[in-house]
Amino acid sequence: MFLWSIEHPHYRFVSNNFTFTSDEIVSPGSDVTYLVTIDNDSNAPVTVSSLTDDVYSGVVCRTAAGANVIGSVLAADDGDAKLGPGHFNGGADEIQCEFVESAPANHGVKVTDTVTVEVQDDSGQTGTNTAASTITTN
Ligand SMILES: [Ca+2]
Ligand SMILES: [Ca+2]
Repeated sequence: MFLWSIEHPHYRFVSNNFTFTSDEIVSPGSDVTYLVTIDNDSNAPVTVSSLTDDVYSGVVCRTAAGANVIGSVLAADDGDAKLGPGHFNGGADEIQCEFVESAPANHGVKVTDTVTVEVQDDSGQTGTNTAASTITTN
C-alpha cells in the first residue's frame, strides 16, 4: 500500500528481495528484513529527519554503507514522479535502508508493521508518509 503526494516521499517494503504487496508467510522466530525505499518526488532537495516504526521501537534503518538513514539528503525529483506511486528508478532522489527484526515465535501470528518517515526541505517545511507491510508466521 502506498500513500503519497507530490510533496512527500513514498516507500515500499520488501523482504528477501520480494516486494511486500500482500501478506508474506515466514517461519516463526526467523529474521525478517524490512527494506524501506524513500523517494523524493518534490522539486527541492529534502533531508530525512525521522523514521519511526509502530511495532519495533527504536528502529535504526541503515543504508548499504551502514549509516543511519536519518540525515540523508535526497536530491530533487529526477523525473520518476510522473510514473506514479510504486515506480522507482534509482538516482540521487532515492535512498534505501533496511532493518532486521525477528518474526513472532508462535505459529499463525500476523504482524502488520507501519513505518512513518518525515523529510524536511531547506525552508524547514516537513512532509511525512507512511507505509505498511504484513507478515504471518506459518
Ligand atoms: Ca522521485
Ligand atoms: Ca529517481
